[in-house]
Amino acid sequence: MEEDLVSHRTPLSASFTSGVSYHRGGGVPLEVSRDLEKAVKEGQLLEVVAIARKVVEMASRATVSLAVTGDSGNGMSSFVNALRGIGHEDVASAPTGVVRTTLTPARYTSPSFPEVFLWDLPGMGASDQSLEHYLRELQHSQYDLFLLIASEQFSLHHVRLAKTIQGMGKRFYVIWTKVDRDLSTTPLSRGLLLRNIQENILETLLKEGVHKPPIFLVSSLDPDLHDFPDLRKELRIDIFNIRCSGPLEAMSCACKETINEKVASLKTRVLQNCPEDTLGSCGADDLEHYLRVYRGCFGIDDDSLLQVAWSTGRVVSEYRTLLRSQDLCGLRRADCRLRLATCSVMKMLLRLLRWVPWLGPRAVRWFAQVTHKRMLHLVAQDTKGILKKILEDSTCPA
Ligand SMILES: Nc1nc2c(ncn2[C@@H]2O[C@H](COP(=O)(O)OP(=O)(O)O)[C@@H](O)[C@H]2O)c(=O)[nH]1
Ligand SMILES: [Mg+2]
Repeated sequence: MEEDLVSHRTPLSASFTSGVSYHRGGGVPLEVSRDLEKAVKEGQLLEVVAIARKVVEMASRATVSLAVTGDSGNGMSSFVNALRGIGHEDVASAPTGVVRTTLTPARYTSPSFPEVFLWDLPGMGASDQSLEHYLRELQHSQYDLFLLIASEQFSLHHVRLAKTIQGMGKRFYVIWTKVDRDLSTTPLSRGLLLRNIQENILETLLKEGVHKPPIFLVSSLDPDLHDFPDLRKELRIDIFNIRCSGPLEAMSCACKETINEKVASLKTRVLQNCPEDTLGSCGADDLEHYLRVYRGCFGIDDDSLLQVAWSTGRVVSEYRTLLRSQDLCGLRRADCRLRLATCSVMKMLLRLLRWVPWLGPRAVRWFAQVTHKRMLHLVAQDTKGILKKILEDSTCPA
């Protein structure tokens, strides 16, 4: 149990703990990023699935820091203990009491939330000056998520705190504690009382321009009752998102960039060896053939998508519906420029153009290039959509 408690005394602004092998919110290791680029370049989407899984797996071991903050006496330390599933009599518990017991930030861990640091912060200052100081310190801290504890009343201090956190671009929950006490002293029905508390908090925040946060009404004496189970669930989701959003964003950017480079290089090749007969002979079949070639080249052909779906545990139709480039008809339907380039009037025009000496073949060739480049662009767009889904699917397995 001793190990459960990791109590470090550290100033607010230095609370973020370093030394993890994988930093949440950051990018992906260079070698992984190279593997990803290679896989995307070669159209190996199955490999992208494996890399995304590896990255998510690595990211899920990154440390996350949660700050438990509020007014002194609101029940912050008791909440920390309740979340850790221990009572205040436990030797490893955060000190609680009616007098000010938490004077400096203290760090705790819990086996139910691996690699998560729960920071029990001292209460906000009693005077305006110390409140300013508290908020300034908070702005320089590197907590990932804030649990704003309140009870008895949702004060101006809470609103200031909420505004500061929102200004930092961080997420926070409002956690109203001691709901057991509220319920035992009210003449109102349980439902009405809880609704009143929720509405009062929300109204106060919205009036001050703070966006609606998740609000939980709990009692630290009964960590299995009221909103406590929902709070744990939401917390797990948010912790996961905090860990994975940075790496996934970085992977998504890397994928898009690689696709753009690939399109640029393929377009150059199209310019050099454009198969002009695909238009000259007006062969929709030929264009269909090239569309299949391009899809294969980006790894979004039917077989590859089937394998990807099998690997991510999804049904293949979830991927197919994202494709506009399943066949030429679909692509023409989705894109008016391609529709125009392949309409019968245009085909007729091109047939006639072929007979015009010198200029004719050149015009036909230019037209073929434009059409192929457009097809490439549309297939690349589809590939980006598929890659986005692959990355999303790797974070929430079916
Ligand atoms: N009835 C009840 N009392 C609570 C609850 N949470 C905290 N307390 C009591 O409120 C007092 C202050 O709690 P503490 O956690 O030390 O507050 P802090 O100053 O915000 O850390 C203590 O006497 C706690 O026992 C709760 O959910 N229900
Ligand atoms: Mg305390």
